[in-house]
Amino acid sequence: HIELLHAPALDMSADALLRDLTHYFGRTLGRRTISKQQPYVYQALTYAVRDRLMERWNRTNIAVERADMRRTCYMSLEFLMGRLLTNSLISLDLKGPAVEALNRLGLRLEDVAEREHDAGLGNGGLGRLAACFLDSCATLQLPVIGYGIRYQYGMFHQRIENGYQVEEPDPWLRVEFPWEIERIELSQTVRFGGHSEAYADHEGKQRRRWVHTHDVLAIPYDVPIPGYRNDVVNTLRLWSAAATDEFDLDEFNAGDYADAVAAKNEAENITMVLYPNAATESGQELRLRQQYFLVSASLQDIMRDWRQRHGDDYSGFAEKLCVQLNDTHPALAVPELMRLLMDHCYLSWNEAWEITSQTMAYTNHTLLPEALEQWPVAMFETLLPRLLEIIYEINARFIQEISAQWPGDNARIERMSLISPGPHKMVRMAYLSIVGSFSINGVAQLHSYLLQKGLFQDFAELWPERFNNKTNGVTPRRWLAACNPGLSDLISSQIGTEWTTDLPQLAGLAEVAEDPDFQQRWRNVRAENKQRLAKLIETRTGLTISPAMLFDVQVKRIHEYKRQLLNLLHAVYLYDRNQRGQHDAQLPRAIIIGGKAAPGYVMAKNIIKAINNVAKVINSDRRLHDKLRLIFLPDYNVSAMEVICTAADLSEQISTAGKEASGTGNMKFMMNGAITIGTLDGANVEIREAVGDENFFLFGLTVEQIEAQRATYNPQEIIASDADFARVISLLESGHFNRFEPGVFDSILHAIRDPHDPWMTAADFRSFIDAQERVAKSYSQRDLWTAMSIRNTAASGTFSTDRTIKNYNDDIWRLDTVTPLAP
Ligand code: DL6
Repeated sequence: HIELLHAPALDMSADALLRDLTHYFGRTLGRRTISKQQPYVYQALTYAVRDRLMERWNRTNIAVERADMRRTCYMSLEFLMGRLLTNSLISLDLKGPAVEALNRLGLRLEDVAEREHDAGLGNGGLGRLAACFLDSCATLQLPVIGYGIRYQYGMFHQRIENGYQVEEPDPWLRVEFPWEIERIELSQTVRFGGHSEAYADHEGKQRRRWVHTHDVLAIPYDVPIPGYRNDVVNTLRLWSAAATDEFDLDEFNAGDYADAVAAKNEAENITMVLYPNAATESGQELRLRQQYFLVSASLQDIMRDWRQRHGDDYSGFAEKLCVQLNDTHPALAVPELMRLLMDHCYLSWNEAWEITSQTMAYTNHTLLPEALEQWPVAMFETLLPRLLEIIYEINARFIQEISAQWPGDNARIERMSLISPGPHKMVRMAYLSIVGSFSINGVAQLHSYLLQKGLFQDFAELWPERFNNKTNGVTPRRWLAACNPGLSDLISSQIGTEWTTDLPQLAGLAEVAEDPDFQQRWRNVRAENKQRLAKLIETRTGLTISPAMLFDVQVKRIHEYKRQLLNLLHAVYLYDRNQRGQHDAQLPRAIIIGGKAAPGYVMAKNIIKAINNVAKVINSDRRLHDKLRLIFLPDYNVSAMEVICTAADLSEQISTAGKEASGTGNMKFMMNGAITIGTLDGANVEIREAVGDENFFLFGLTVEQIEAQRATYNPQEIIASDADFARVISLLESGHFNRFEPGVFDSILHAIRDPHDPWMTAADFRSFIDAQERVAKSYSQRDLWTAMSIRNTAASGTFSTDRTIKNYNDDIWRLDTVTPLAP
């Protein structure tokens, strides 16, 4: 091999950037005239930036390869990257030159950056966490590669029509995605179907092979992931499916057009669209295909790379490699690595198991039992027969281990088996992940504790040493430095700039939390941010809100456990008070709710409709204009959050205790100076500990109280004994918000009144209202609120993914840092 590297390195000045931009605009894209509506200046600038990433990318890869460094592969069905331009500019320290270069063309960077489509390859927290992790890994100089799927259609776009959610496809690849590099030479073949058979190899050894399969081509597209000003550029490798043969020309010539392209379409369907997850949505074959496609292509890629450097010696495999499974979605990595090591590398079961179980590490992201993936054994039989054999064998050996430790405890065996009992046998993917991994972690202290005491109790008893916690975080580069330039500058003027890579330094702001001058500057920045959000809201909904109002924000996926309903009940309560002339003690408030419901999640969609109906009545009451607004912001996504989190005063984190694994929106809000109103759930617990009870609005039952009260929970009684609550419910029942749409509130009212309501919304109503009254009182004391806001940012240092990733690296990955080759 000859390494062809450019030297000297590219010039990072505004002049050079403008020259390259002009070159790409005219010569590569073939454009002459600049228009604000078109994406071409964005594209040309991206090419110029990409060139500068590319040379660092090569130098990073060479350094990792030459030192044969231990690596981590972060395997995830979702990477919710959002836009990449501003972040790349900040990482490369190119923002200033880019602003200048564009200014000379009469353009503003903000406008050009707006032309980029969000890469929406994820549903919510889990996918966005993966994206933040990649940023922190590169910034910490850790050799980590992300493996994911290049969906042709990402997260759907949400439109609101007559209050209902309407989903529209997200054809984000229709305009070229200039950040990716196709690497056709690294394509892999992934098998499906066929059957498994025994055969004797040339030495007469009995082996198994998977034959008569339907094969699909996996083509990788690499996206560069820059570290913050350290010349490291890591890789996100996204797989796209293609047919192994283009199409059957004979069939086509014979006029059978549909059949001729059927195989091609079937193959390409695998990576066509991201599954919009719903805890309650049952599995589909295509989803299992996606999971296996990712896992098999990635592991084959890893093996190819291994063989290049180590030949057929797999003894050091687990020392050089760690695979972090992002939830159970890539759990098939366990049996697939076994298959590759046994069927392709001819290792024995024991050798292969030793390697596999020392390579895999599993992160759990949910406490909802119904969200734990299970796949029908019958589906494995037809789709992945060889993997099923291996899963059965893993299970048989595992059951032997349990029996040895707890002889005769058949109930335990049934509880822990990788295959669920009953007529429709299922493979329990979480258990497969646990059995095949050396580390199992939750994503917040409370969550990790509850996993060990509840969902995974049997396993924690068997292997306590495997369980650990890694509290989530968010990257401060995107979620403060890039999205909130005003606040970033103010912070840096006070404590210097090192907080961008050492977030605990924000603690220095606590000293000036009560300084009148600093407070005023803090308020000025926030006022500007609120103006920006108000503008976004006006553009998307036509509604105007005054930045003087308290911005009370809840944005996240719509789910019953997150309790957008509780928020709605509060809005109706405020409305009712106003109607009855009790606006004296109230403060002007804009309640802003945003989020998508999974298309198949009927109840979540009903909640959206209910919010919109109530909003319509509130917002059309002229007397309320400056007092109360309820806004449903359509199409909530990463870019919207970059505006929203800088402008929120109050962050709603109001899930039923014990249901939200961690939350990460809560951290983005806190970092940008919002104050949390929340239950003791997920990472809220740690947020409150960090900032102190006096800077957090706590309400609601604890996990223990929820469980204790569940058996006797009587929402009817709670409603009847609380005059305010009773009025809210009767307003919702009265048809006041659905005059011409009878029945649209029925399912919601039924859920609130249901004694078996798993989310126990009514139980926390009074406590929530009281906490909201404390919010109103505090907000009306301007200086007090500002101090609380500053203290929240000051205490957010621990919620950086830099800390999270350090934790992963210290306890699980054990990677050394890479220094890219000098230019
Ligand atoms: O760990 C990232 C994120 C957490 O912050 C959320 O609390 C959690 O709900 C989410 N989990 C999932 C998994 N699927 N389900 N349900 O999205 O992970």
